[in-house]
Amino acid sequence: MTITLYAWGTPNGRKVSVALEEMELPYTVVPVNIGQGEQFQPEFLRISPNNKIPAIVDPHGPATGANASPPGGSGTPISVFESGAILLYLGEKTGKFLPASLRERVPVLEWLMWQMGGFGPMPGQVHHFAALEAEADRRYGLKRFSDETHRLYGVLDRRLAQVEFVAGELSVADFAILGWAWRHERHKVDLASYPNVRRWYETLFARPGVQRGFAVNLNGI
Ligand SMILES: N[C@@H](CCC(=O)N[C@@H](CS)C(=O)NCC(=O)O)C(=O)O
Repeated sequence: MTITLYAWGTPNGRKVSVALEEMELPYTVVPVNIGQGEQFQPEFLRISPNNKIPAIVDPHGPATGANASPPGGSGTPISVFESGAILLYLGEKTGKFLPASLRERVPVLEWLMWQMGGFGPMPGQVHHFAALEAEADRRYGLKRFSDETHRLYGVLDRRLAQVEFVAGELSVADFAILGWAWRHERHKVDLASYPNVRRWYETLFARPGVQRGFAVNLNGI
């Protein structure tokens, strides 16, 4: 049995399909059509109580109790929701894209939390306000969240002027950020304005694992 990925073809879903491909973990996709309300089905809420994709079920989770197996273990099944938690779980399980040393892990945690707290929620609001039809409804929110989104791209660009990947070595934090940078056109960001982000973006998209992660059908249609 392989990991089951419950997802839809959105930035948060793509973060996990990219990580699974890059880690060479076999998995099966169960599409959760969030446009049709499938995220509210009781079976899905049992593994993802916040009614959002993505979530995973790993049939070979860590063992329970005092004799817990090593992280990669073959213990009892486990479910994980929240994309950041999923990325950390998979990194811990495989020992890939998540450094063992605490000093090297800190920047991964910093940039992963940066993505989860800002570089996702803010461009997501741009997507929302940009889609509103009435100019009066759109104006305030679009400016507020566009300004913040551009500020975040500036932060990322300055970071990537110093390092090849956000935490130095390629890590799950890059996969998390890429899921949202992939939607830059939708949140009205021109990567030409952020040359270091563009260099990083093109480097990542040249990777076969990243390409597979974005190509896999998460919508089942
Ligand atoms: N913090 C969550 C956010 C997940 C999220 O916003 N998922 C969206 C799709 S990208 C969703 O499932 N929306 C359905 C809903 O809100 O009902 C994570 O990173 O996993």
